[in-house]
Amino acid sequence: MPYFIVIVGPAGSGKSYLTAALSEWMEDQQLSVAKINLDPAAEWLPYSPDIDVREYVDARKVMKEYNLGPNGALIVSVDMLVNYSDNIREEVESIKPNYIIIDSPGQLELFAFRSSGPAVLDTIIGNDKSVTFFLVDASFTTTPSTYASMLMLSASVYMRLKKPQLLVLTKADMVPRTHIDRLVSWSEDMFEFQQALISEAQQDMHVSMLAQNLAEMLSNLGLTWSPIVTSSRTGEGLENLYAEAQRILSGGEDFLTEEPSGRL
Ligand SMILES: Nc1nc2c(ncn2[C@@H]2O[C@H](COP(=O)(O)OP(=O)(O)O)[C@@H](O)[C@H]2O)c(=O)[nH]1
Ligand SMILES: [Mg+2]
Repeated sequence: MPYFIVIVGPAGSGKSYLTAALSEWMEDQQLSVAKINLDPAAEWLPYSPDIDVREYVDARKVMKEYNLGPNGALIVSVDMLVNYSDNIREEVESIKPNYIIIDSPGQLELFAFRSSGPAVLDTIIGNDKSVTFFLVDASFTTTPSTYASMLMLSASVYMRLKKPQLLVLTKADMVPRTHIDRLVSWSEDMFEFQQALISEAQQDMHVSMLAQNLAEMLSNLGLTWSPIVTSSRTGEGLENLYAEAQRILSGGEDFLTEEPSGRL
C-alpha cells in the first residue's frame, strides 16, 4: 500500500527538480521512495526514474510516426498513456516502495484538463492514498493578479484530480524574502489580498468587481492556503513539505471532509 505524491504545475514550475530534491531528501531519511516519470516528452531529467513512461510512449517517436508537430505529438502521447497505465501500476506493485513520487508531464493543461491525465492517475494510484502538490513558481507571483491566477488554476486542478492538495511555492531562492512574506500574508488575510487585487485593478470597475468576488470565492472555498515555501536548489522547506504530505497521507479517511484548516 504505497503512498503517492503527485506533482503538478505549469510548465517550468519546477516539478522535475522537486521530484529530484524531495526524493533525495526522503532517501536521506532512510525512507523507501520510487520516482515515476510520467512525461512522454521529457528530454532530460534531474533524477533517474524507477518507472519511466518513455519506455511505453516517447513523444519524439510519436511525432515522427504520426507526422505531427510537437504540440500534437504531446497531446497524442499523453492520451496514449491510458493504454499503459495498467503496466505502470504493475511496475509499482513489483517495486513495492513505501512512497511514490509522480512527476507529471510538462504541460499542465494537456495533463489535468484532458480526460486521459486523471484517468491515468486513477489507474496508477488505485485505492491507495495520495496527495497532490500544486507548484507555483515564486518568481511568477509578483503581483496580486498573478497569484490569484495561480490559486484559480490550483482550484481547477483540484476539481479535476479530486485529491487532497497542497500549494507549494517553488524556487524561493530566486525572490526576496519580503516578496514571500507578502504572499504568505495574502493567504492569511483575505481582506488584505482583496484590497491588493482591487488596487491593482486601477479603478477598472469590472476588474475590481471580479477581484472582489474572486477573493471571496477563494476564501469561501477554503482555498486561501498558506503556500509551503520551498527551494529545490537550497533544500529549503523540503522537510516541512514532507511533514505536511505525511499529515495528509497518514491521516484519517475523512481528510476531504475535515473542517478547513487553511489548506485543502
Ligand atoms: N533557482 C532555482 N531554479 C529552479 C528550482 N527548481 C527548478 N529550477 C529551474 O527551473 C527550470 C524548470 O524546472 P523543471 O523542474 O524542469 O520544471 P518542470 O517543467 O515543472 O518539470 C529548470 O531550469 C530548473 O533549473 C529552484 O528551486 N531554484
Ligand atoms: Mg518536468
